[in-house]
Amino acid sequence: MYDSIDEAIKVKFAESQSILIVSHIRPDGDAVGSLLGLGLALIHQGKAVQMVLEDGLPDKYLPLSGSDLVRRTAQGEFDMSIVVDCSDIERTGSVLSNISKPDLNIDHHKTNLNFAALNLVEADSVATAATLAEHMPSWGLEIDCAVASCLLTGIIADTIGFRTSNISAQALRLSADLIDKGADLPKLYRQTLVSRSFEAIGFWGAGLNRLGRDGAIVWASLTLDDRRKIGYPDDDDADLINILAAIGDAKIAIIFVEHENGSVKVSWRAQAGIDVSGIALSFGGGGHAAAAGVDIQGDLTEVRDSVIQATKVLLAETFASKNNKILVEEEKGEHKYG
Ligand SMILES: [Mn+2]
Repeated sequence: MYDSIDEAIKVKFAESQSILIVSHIRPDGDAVGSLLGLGLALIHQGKAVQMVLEDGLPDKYLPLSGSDLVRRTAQGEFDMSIVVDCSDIERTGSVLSNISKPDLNIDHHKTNLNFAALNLVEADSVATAATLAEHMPSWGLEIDCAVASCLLTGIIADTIGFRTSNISAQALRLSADLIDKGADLPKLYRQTLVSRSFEAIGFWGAGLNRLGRDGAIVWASLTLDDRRKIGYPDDDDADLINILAAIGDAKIAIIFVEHENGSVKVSWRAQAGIDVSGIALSFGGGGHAAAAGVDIQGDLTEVRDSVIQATKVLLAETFASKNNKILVEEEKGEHKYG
């Protein structure tokens, strides 16, 4: 065996000529940036690379190099299959239906199931793109301006512009290195986070009309009817969750998005000190302490009520365990001094 996973990955790349890279359904900036960044670097090494996203590429990422190479299905055979930014294989959709065990899984989700032959999973990493930026040089892959722009897009997206609670000096150093390679931070920042369509802002308005709160939990819902009336083209929340998370005294923000297949996409955002990954997992989803999500089959109102109820229990338990901890520490203090 090899000394390190980096060595094993490097050897596997050297042995492989045709490489498939996939990421998750409803791809976000980290899925896209990781897929394109790794894919372009391998193409530059002369590999035949297929980059596949079952739901295709969101329009706002079209300006990235390599975006025209992304397909919705895989064609033919491969020497190597790679899954980026996915905690479980089901999140890739049906792209890998012929592959039971991918060769490599590169991810940063705490709930990752280590489903591949080689698993580079760094739960402390702010983005899969940050993990790639750190490891690609040790695999002999060059980070040029085009690759750096894709990777910085992934970091900007998953850290919501360097402001999630997991942001670290190391993530900023990696980002600075990508800027040194030529990535244009102001342009990528606006493209990834700021720029919106007229319809997206209208969609926010519809959701904000249903703004609700119960103590420190706030939520909003987006219906299929809102989408149709406003002409919002995608099936996501248009990042409305980030507006809810801006409410100063809210500990947890939740967004509910009704989908055509009879399911509701639920996303949680939590303040530091609260872990919503477990609650997402309990409903069959996954994610991080500060941001998690799941698709739940059912009626919007019923899903909303059961999720809010479960989230209230989580919040109560979180504060109960914190109070217990303080009590225990006080008791210890009494022993020490008493
Ligand atoms: Mn990610």
